[in-house]
Amino acid sequence: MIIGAKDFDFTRNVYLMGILNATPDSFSDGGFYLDPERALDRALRMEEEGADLIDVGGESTRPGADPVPVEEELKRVLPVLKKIVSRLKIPVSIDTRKAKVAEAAFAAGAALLNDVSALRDPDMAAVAGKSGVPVILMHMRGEPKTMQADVHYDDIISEISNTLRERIAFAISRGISREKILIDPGIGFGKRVEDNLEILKRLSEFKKLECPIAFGSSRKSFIRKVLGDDPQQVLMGSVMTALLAAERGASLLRVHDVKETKFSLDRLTSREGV
Ligand code: HH2
Repeated sequence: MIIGAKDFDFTRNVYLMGILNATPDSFSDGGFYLDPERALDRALRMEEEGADLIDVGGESTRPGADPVPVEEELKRVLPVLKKIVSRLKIPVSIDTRKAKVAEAAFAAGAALLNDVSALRDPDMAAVAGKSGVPVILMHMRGEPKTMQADVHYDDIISEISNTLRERIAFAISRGISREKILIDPGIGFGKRVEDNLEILKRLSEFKKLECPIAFGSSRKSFIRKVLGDDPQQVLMGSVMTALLAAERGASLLRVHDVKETKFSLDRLTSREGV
């Protein structure tokens, strides 16, 4: 799959997507990278540490977060994108649910759409299809504001698979080719601790959907709930879950701690070329 100027062979390799949150309220790095200069330093650092992509987002989607108006989201991400795209050798993705933000981001050089709502905005599929960029379709039940209320699944893997299968078909019906689609089970999005652990354990079952699997557990609250709040424990849990996901079929890992994840992947997994 071509992303920007780079060819990603998701059948053989595991790639790292470094997280850059241009938000005032993200869980672990809120407020810091709204400043384009700081964002550039962080992006260059992650590139140097081995990131294959940088994921820029301007709306926190943590449980309970308020939605962000489109103008505000644009004000957060565009200066950052404009600053970093030309300075990086690796491609940049835009993490957004809004077609207007995606469109402006593609014009500013973003080369991948990471949509946690899997094309719910009625204009998103057309915008993505027209731009020709690959897309990540993530599973999320409900909205960030309310998604942790009343969570219950009868068979979580089938339910996520069915939704993702339906979203893949929808994307294809709107002109996005299958070769440009990645899927993501959406760790922490409308899921309890036991649901996240079940997804991790049975991640390989999503291979049936025949799209590369993206996975994001980095610093998420289920890790804190299982291992405790100590930053060392959170780092350890983030790296361990990333490694387990890679062994079970994930090809793209969305992480904050690029250096530590890369170090462990290089030494501990059996996948080639990592
Ligand atoms: N998780 C978050 C945001 N975007 N995209 C994909 N594909 N997969 C994920 O699991 C995912 C995502 C939430 O994490 P984070 O960016 O750390 O926090 P916040 O939502 O507060 O910005």
